[in-house]
Amino acid sequence: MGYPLLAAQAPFLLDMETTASTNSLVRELAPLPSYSTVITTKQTAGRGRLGREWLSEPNDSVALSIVVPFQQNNLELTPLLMGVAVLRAVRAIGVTQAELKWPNDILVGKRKIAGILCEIVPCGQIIAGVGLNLRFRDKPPTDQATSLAEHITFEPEIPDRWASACLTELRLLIDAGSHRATSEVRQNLATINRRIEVVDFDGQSWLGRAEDIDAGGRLIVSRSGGEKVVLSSGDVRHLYQ
Ligand code: BT5
Repeated sequence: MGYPLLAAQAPFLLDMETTASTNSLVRELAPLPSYSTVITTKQTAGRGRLGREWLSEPNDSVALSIVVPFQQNNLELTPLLMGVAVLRAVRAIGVTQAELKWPNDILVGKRKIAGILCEIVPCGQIIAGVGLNLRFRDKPPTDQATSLAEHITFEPEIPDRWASACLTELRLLIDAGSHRATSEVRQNLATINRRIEVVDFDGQSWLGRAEDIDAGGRLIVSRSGGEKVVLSSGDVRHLYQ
């Protein structure tokens, strides 16, 4: 799979035949010029948040990692900026019903089509990584997963169009500055104004309503009893009734 559109935009592009994790590879190579990019469709040890895994059979998903300059944005906001960038890129290739769920999932209906993992490296650069499901030739990695091929006709040039749109959109958001970017997140985050279930680190869950995000991308939730809670990380589920 070639990436001519992405190559025209990235200051440095590594198109790997295979690698364990594109985020880990960037970590090894850093520091790199801002917006340097690593991409592969054969990631063998993809990482999720909190020690979880991003699973994919070879060529069933595309893994992309972009180097983000630290000084222009804070680490907390970067996953959401990447979320908006990935959301716009997924919609631009035709999956118009895609939604962004706090803090880092792109959903189509109730299923996850893409996941985001942002990390900081000791030299101070941020790595914004995303995995996007293209199609499942055997079976989905989890029953909560969906892929592009379930929503649009999959064409070989789609990963290039999607990846270059991610890079363009991410740059635009970062260049807009954190005030404007936070408002873009607010407008694109499907979690806001929704009833949600929050799953704590100990596995306990509770119900509430997502009210807003703050300047650091934290989610402001009203618990059913009226108490306000500010979440800086964790997992939420959208409730549909
Ligand atoms: C994420 O974590 O969703 C972040 C995934 C980031 C992957 C990219 S690929 C490029 C870069 N390099 C890496 O090594 N990682 C990044 P989290 O929110 O913790 O969700 C992980 C959970 O999603 C798993 O525990 C599964 O339940 C589910 N999952 C795993 N693989 C999936 C897939 N292909 N599609 C949908 N859901 C998946």
